[in-house]
Amino acid sequence: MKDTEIVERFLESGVNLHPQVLAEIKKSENLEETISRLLTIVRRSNASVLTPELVHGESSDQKPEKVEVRRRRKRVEAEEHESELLIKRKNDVTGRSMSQGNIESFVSYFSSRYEKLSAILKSRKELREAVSVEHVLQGRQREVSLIGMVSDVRTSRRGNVILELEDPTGTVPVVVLSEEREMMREVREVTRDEVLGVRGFLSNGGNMVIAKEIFFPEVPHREPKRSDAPVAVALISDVHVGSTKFLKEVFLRFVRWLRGELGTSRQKQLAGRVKYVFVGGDLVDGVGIYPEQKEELAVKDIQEQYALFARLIARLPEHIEVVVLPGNHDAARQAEPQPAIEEEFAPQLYQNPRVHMVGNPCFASVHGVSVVSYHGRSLDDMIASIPGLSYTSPARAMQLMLRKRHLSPVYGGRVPLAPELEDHLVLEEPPEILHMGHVHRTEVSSYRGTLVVNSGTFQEQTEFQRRMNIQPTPGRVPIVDLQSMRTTIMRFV
Ligand code: D5M
Ligand code: FE
Ligand code: ZN
Repeated sequence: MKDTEIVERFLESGVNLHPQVLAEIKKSENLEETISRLLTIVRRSNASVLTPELVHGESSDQKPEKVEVRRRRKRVEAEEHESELLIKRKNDVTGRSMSQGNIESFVSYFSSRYEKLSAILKSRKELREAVSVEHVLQGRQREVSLIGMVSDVRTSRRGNVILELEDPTGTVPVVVLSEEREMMREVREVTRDEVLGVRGFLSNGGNMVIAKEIFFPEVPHREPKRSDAPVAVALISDVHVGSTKFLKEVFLRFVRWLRGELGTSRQKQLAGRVKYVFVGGDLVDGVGIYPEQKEELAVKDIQEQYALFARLIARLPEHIEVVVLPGNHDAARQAEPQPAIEEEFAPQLYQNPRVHMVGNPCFASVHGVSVVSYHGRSLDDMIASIPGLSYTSPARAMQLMLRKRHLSPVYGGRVPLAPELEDHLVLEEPPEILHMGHVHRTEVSSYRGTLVVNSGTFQEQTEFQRRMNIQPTPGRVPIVDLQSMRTTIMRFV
């Protein structure tokens, strides 16, 4: 970099460089890093010249106590950086649900699902030659590849698995033979209504396909994008305000930590980076969500529950932006995709300019890092229908959603899906961060470059969960540093 370029970088921020500082910058090993560090110093001070005193005074931690006292509270890193939060409204049905619930809507919904997922599959080289079901059944080719939606999965008496694959031109049975060990393992994770690719050959009769290979839409291996700014996001969900089991003190410790009032100096430094909080649904316990819920409600009015939640959120530091989506306990349409929580139930949240009320799921990006936040109700259906999945490890099920490129693959399970004209639950772009809640267990893992996070809860084990043997992990909050993409689980219990 030329001298003039370096000088100009500082002039852009309204500061002249002292020649000695310029000389020091040129000697540094990592120019960009040094410049951005010094620019931070510049922004914190009112100086018009960046002098060596300013540089060295600021970078040393041993400042005289007196000076420290006279200064304003040192601004935390999250305050130094402008908000870069983008919510992709294209996929949000809030205020513009297109579902009419008639046959045409269902046809449109499923063909959208098929189109989106088959386009992903078709981009794989193994499936480039894929032909239609109609073409397969014409029997002109013995070796075939095809893409279809699974309309049925069953196991034959001999232990073979038969998938009925459907595309706009017809339906064909695809047989996975029981001796194909590898494929049998994969096919066990196949559910109805997902879209798959198959390579195989036509049977002698010409009316079924014997599979040689099956393909999930899958996400490619990627290097995750990172933020240039040293900011972090806190992922929470399932606060359940209003429940007798809501752990208010634990939540308040989370708030006090974010306010810089709690923790070791390293923990405080991390708190100072948190610029965003994503709330993945179940803000409140709601009213009449399950039979006998009254017994477990400390606050029996839903508006009051939201007012309490809003008061907790109002205590977050002012530089934090909060993204709020609904869960199955919230006051929003239950069918997914859910529109945002209704304003009449939570007016205080709508009045808070730092709170963004969005639908479920929410497709967002923060400092260029993409985040998909989804309450995770479909985890119930996945765990119920796929062997090997359990409530203990939701991340495993979340990884499968990435493989299937769909947030709620099973239609007609416990999750009501609204037949929107378009399927908004398809993961069209693999996100950098996949955030869910619902199962009340904090877990973090990574899958092919996507950070997979379940954000746990602030509710103690309920009677229902005790009977179901679901062990929640309250008060453990994953914090993702968007610059390093490292996650820290903070414990507030
Ligand atoms: O869900 C809290 C937990 O309870 C989560 O692990 C799912 C589980 N859950 C909720 N409803 C059911 C049903 N009907 N069957 C099995 N498991 C369930 P929350 O949404 O907070 O109530
Ligand atoms: Fe919940
Ligand atoms: Zn839930």
